[in-house]
Amino acid sequence: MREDTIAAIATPAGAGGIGVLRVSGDRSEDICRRLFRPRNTIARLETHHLYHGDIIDGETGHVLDEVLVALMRGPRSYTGEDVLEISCHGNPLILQSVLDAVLQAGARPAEPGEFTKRAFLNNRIDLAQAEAVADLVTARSERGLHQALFALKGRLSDEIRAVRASFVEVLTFLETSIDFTDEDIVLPDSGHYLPVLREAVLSGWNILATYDRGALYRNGLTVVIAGRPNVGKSSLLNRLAGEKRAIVTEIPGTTRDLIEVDVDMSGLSVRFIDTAGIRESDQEIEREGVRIARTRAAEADLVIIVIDGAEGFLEEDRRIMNENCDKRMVLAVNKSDLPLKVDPGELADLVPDADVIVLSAKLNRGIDCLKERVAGEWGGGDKNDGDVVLTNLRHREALREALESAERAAQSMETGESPELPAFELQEALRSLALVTGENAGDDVLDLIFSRFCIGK
Ligand SMILES: Nc1nc2c(ncn2[C@@H]2O[C@H](COP(=O)(O)OP(=O)(O)OP(=O)(O)O)[C@@H](O)[C@H]2O)c(=O)[nH]1
Ligand SMILES: [Mg+2]
Repeated sequence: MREDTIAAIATPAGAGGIGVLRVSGDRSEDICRRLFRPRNTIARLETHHLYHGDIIDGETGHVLDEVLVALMRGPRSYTGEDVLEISCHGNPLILQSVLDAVLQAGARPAEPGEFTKRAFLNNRIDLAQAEAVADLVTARSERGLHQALFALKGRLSDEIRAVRASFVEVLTFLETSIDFTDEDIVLPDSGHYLPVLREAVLSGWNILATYDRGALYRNGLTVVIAGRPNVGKSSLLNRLAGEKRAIVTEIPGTTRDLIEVDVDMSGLSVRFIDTAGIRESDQEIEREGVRIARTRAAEADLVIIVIDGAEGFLEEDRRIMNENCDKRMVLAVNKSDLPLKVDPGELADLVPDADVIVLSAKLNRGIDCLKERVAGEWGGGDKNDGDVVLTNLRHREALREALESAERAAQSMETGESPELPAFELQEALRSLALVTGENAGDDVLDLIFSRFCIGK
């Protein structure tokens, strides 16, 4: 147990129905006794019970707020230490004055993520779970939330541990064969261990392969709407957003800044970005808009290139397509309420790399079809809902290094090299794997991870 007691406001800044203050450490109960005046006399503060009463200023005795308090004695608490939670009225001034009183009574302000860090240091949760707490708080989509909850429940750690258990099994065999080479005992056949290792490596690669999907769940999908001026990009954005977000006029070059709209599509968050129409311009502001549009398109997961179907597929449209040839692309043929000058079938043959969708932003036609196409970018969604998905970049790097070492170990076992070599590689692999669950993470790694949290978590 750490000897100092920490305190912070756990709810977001601003006014709300209630605001919660959290205290963790040995002095929690003492602080509660000093500052809390229960409505009804109580013989003893029971753990995990909610009490109604007042919080007073320890020095003046003035009532600061009418509150509910709960004391959770360690180790059955979030941090594993004694934890006090005070639910106040959600006025920032009240919360600050109660926090001041708590600090006065012997706590110190918590650093970002310090509650969760203590939970980790007291072995309440492993590192993957601790990071899931941060993911849970910042998840941008329903599925991101779902995955973070999975990780919080330790499902990812369980799968990693299964891989780890196989590595340990094979390593134990290898080390036994190193230690007993000179002695006359019969060792188990290495033929049994190679498949165990190979299978563990394979399931590791399978976990790793879920990262791209995991990143999409966590960060959402970024879709840039690009094209020549006046083709209807902003009109399309407004349709996708379901409200008027971007200015639409018949004047080419209307949009200059990026306009971003987050849309929740079946539990996944999609950010649509409207951009300036791409053309050569002698206007400084428009040129800058075009430059930003190109940069954002280059970073997008998907680019929707809008063309004006009533004008046809022009040389400039082709140039914009070529600029994005390494991206996933959808060609949206807009203004289909007017006579079309392009044949969508011919266009599809002409640009085999992109899907062609015909729509009219004006009449709200074809928008659902486009949305479905965008949703298809996640590889179809629901079927994998029950699986563990890797969502964290740090986990991915650690797991990849572990698997590469393990693969080298398998290779040298196969070619019948002396057991020292694969044993060394497997030790490396175990070290990398431990980085996911935090079994041997150094202080600097921990500080980096927990600094990502907000205060009060
Ligand atoms: N007939 C018809 N007109 C449309 C359609 N979509 C957009 N327009 C018109 O096309 C003109 C340009 O629309 P915007 O949405 O501003 O086009 P934009 O691509 O954002 O233009 P810039 O911002 O200048 O690059 C406006 O007059 C719209 O009313 C459509 O589906 N059919
Ligand atoms: Mg526009």
